[in-house]
Amino acid sequence: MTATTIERIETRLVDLPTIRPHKLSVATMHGQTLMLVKVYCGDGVVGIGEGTTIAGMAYGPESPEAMKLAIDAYFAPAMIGQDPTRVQALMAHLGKLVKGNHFAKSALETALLDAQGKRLGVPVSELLGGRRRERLPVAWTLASGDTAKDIAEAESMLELRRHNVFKLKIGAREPRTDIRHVAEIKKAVGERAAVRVDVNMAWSETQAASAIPALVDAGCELVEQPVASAAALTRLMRRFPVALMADEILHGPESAFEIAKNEGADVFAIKIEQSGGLFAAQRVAAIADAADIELYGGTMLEGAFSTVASAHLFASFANLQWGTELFGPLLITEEILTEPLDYRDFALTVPNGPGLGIELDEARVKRFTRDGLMKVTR
Ligand code: MUC
Ligand code: MG
Repeated sequence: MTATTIERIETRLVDLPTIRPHKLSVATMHGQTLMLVKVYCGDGVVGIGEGTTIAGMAYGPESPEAMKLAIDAYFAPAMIGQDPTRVQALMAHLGKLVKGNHFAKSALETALLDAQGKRLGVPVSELLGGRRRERLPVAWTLASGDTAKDIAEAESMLELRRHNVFKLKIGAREPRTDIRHVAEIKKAVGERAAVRVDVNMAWSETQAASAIPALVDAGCELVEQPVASAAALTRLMRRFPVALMADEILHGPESAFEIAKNEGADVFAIKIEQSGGLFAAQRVAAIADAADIELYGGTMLEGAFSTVASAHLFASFANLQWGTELFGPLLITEEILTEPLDYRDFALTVPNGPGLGIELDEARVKRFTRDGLMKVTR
């Protein structure tokens, strides 16, 4: 392969509206900010990556602004002049220079893999060992905060044949109110759809212990991160005839190993950003497989670039028992790709072109690109 080096790295923040308010126990989102990074290489290849959080810093320690700053000030200077074709070696080098910053690392690794795939003429999934499936089942999150609206939304998704698995965001209200909400939605969709919940850590252990049996009675098949700590989730395990899923407590291979060792979850919601990149997420999946923990392809409600990077990875997993929730681009009002992703028949088709296999619509994205880093208004 011809030697090449990284010449330039560009970051930008893109503020996009959501199709409706998205209510989680930690915050209500009205928009989504994508941190897009472009890695320009000497051979003319450009890779694009994305870092996205949920409701700014309400969900985790990184923010789109902090990712941009970390890349501009620390990662980029260390990457200029380096060989972009040795993705794992370069990421290991960056890991020594910068602690934490999992989301920023995931964005950069995505861009390097996109570039390498384009350079070699193969999809990113091939760089990850090869895909085992072309299409990924995609769940939809009902999070309008209103039962009747959520039922109407579920009905329209079923009608469109876009989603038949629904994840309900609960935890902001009294457990009793939430249980009624879940039961009414499950009753409305019946056997036509599966219903799961994500509490986003809102419950205490005792609240979870009394609410979970009622959720089971309501027809809920999976409870995601009901409590905040790994210890409490472990204690809740095996007490109820329902699968318990770890999300926020999973931060890459080390935490995955700890949870697996303690038999602390039935299912892992794997996210490339929370894991610290695609290769780290691959290691999380390997730990889960070895421990007989089932897998679910999670999302940080990312835009198209991180969603498709996740899709390439999840397509290569040996096991993906619970499907995915890679619906992020559908929650945003604007299409940022020259060609939209293919969501139909309850699944997303993994793009087949070189790299991520998608193209940024520059003109459209320009309209939503933030001017400067700070946006302070009264
Ligand atoms: C989470 O906690 O799983 C995924 C879907 C959604 O609505 O929020 C995210 C984050
Ligand atoms: Mg979650």
